[in-house]
Amino acid sequence: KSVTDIKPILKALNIKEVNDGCSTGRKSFGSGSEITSYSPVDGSAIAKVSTATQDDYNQVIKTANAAFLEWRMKPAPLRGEIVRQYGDILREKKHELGTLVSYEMGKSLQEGLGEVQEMIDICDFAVGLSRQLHGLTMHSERPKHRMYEQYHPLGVVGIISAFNFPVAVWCWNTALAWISGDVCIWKPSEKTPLCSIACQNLFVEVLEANNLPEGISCLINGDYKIGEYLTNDKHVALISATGSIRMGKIVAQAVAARLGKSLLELGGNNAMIITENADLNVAVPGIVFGAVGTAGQRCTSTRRVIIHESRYDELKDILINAYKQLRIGNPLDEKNHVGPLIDKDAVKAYESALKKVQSEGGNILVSGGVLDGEGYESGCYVKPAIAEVENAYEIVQHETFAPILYLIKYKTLEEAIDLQNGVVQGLSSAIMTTNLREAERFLSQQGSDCGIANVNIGTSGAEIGGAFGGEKETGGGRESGSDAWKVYMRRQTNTINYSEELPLAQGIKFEF
Ligand code: UN1
Repeated sequence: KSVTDIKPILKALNIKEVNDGCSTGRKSFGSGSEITSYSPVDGSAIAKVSTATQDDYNQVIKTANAAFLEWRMKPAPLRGEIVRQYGDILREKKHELGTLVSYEMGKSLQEGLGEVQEMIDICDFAVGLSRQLHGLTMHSERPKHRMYEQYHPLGVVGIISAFNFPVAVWCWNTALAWISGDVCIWKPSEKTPLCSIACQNLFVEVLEANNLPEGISCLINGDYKIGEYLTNDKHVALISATGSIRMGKIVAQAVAARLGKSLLELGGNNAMIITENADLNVAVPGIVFGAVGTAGQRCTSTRRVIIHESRYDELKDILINAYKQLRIGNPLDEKNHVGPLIDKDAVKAYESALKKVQSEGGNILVSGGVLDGEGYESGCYVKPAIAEVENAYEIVQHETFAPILYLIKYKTLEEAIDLQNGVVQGLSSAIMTTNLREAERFLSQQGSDCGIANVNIGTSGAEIGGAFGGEKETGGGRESGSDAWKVYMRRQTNTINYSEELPLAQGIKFEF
């Protein structure tokens, strides 16, 4: 039995029993086969979404290209005004959309609402930015010349998003792309198609209120094949992809082959270093939320805790005890800490990872397992586990999208930083210390090699104002705050001569 009646939520978001998975705005279609979205919360079928075919895609890209020609001519602050209106609708529908995220994806209601809050925040951020798409001015080496740079809209942006943040990551991209003058085509995860339908339905309200053309916001549901139409299409200027390293490598190569631009936000293998000077009152909630929040399915989830030998036993006992208090169950019930994994395949991956930990010699401290019985009928609920491991184990090197936490012991800070950096991924990292030297060392060029490095804060739950992304096999892209907007625009350098001569740069003389 569900804690929340989902029917009125679906109604408020204009989700029907069968939805067109393909849309250019007001117009929706989708002649491919249907995907049924099952809730990992209770295993029930929520609704269906039709997928896009090659013909549907062709229509979408044609409409998007045409919309771009119009949209790019709207002054950026007016594009910002459209994004502002979208943010207002998200504020109004925060509860409904947050609940759908929680029910379709399985994260806690608090986190579902938090995800919609990230959308609202990035809309606000984008509105401000729409008046700040600044380029620099330079002094020319030639007399009576002026030099400056400006940023122009790029074109069509393809957004490939993952199930774990089914709405926020799209919005980080699309809000910045829209104020930049770009139009977007979104290929959401097949595991959370209804979230994409809801976001698009809400955007249609803005389209209608402002009489905007079709094609500014497009949606193509389907499997990897529909993603390939997008990545291989030379009419798509930028592909922003969030997901696994495996997917990222395929996307990166396809886009590079046509010399397109890509922004990749791939796997993490995030570690927290607990030094001898850590305040465990700060560290423990950071570790537990980082490891079990979203059932360990964030790209920023804490996977490894690297603990100074002097604090190891103490922290180990605290964590074992903390895990005993975790309540696993329906994520819409606010008393629960841990919801389900996304589907049974994820459960299998979790089980095989735990087996691998043991076969490689790991010591299980808090054992995992799949839950059954009342409230766990979907078969997607698992127990968060803790294991003592070596960093070099193959399974520890790998990102398992599940609540499995690895403990590793260290003696010197240098060794801890080496362990932290000793994985192929480079997304998020943290150090827990009250010692200034340790903190600064960790943040220095000798320290963490990740895109995100925190002090006395966990690895997950970044704010939208900073650039979000990571190094190495995490893909190198940056989304969301800071100057991440630049990737959605093209830079042009302009030199203007207002003299009556034509002096050449570098003092070159060319006379005839
Ligand atoms: C992701 O898991 O892909 O920092 C994004 C965080 C969130 C975003 C995670 N703000 O955990």
